[in-house]
Amino acid sequence: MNTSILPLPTLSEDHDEFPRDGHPDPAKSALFDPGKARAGGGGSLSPEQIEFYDTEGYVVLERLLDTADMQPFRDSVNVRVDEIAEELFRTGLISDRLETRPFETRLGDLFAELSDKDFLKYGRSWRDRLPGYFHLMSNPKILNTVESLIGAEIFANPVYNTRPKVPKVAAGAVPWHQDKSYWPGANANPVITVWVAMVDTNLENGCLHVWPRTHRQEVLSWHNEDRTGTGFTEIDSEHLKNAREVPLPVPAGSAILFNDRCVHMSTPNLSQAVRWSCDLRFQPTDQDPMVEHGAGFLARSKMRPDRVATLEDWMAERPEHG
Ligand SMILES: O=C(O)CCC(=O)C(=O)O
Repeated sequence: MNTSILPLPTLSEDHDEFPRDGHPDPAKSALFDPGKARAGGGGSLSPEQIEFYDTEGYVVLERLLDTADMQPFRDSVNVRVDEIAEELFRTGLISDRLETRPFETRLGDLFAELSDKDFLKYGRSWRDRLPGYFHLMSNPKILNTVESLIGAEIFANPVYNTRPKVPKVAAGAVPWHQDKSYWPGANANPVITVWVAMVDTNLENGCLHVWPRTHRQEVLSWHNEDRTGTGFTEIDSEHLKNAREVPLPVPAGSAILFNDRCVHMSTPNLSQAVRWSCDLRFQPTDQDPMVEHGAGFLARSKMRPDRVATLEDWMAERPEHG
């Protein structure tokens, strides 16, 4: 990448002015309820939202995306689900492709009589190069939220996950972790996750939970868990004694922003439907592009708008246009 012409504003890694006792400042909380927040102006964050994010380590933007914004994602998911149904049918694992089942339940229904192992053959999360995922990562409302935090030179990190959290599959529940444990050596800061609910998420279907005010600390020691068959990174238990768990149930289209040190997890899906979500990551353009995780792309640039990657660039794994 050669897009960073000027030094760009970044959030300081060493900045540590906030208490870590896990208790939100009641005065600030009274002024601003993150569960009710909506991003204004097509996604741009208000000063209160930015302050909440800086202090608590996350911010919830209810219904950031509308149905039209989410449709390309759903179309691409449906392509993948069709392929999976076809393969299950061809190999004799199912006798019906369930083509008429709704988006919310079809994948779960396809695997209802199959094992976790059958499901995990397709991955606990998906990172296919399908157009809907590019359109989501390039959605102006999402980029506006990120621009509010890091400025207008934005690189879409190669790590994004479409999560088909299927009922009762153990790998749906994600243990307490910091995303940075997946790239401990990467010299990128901040990496901002934009976690997008593609259906309503709640306690029953395993919504996201965060531990507030954990976002400015070192990477805590962790291990790879051995319960789900996928080796999620999991923070060692000695760090979790005083964990403060804040569940974040949100309606479809909502986004939850946090950085790669914010401790978070999700619970199992005990409902009958799939808890579809997609977690995206963004960072300033002058940071480590983490090529070992794949090819990210220049998602927005006020300095070099001509270099912003198109769908064709992304499909060809070119990080920039031209
Ligand atoms: O979606 C989930 O259940 C977990 C998400 C997560 O761990 C992440 O986005 O890093």
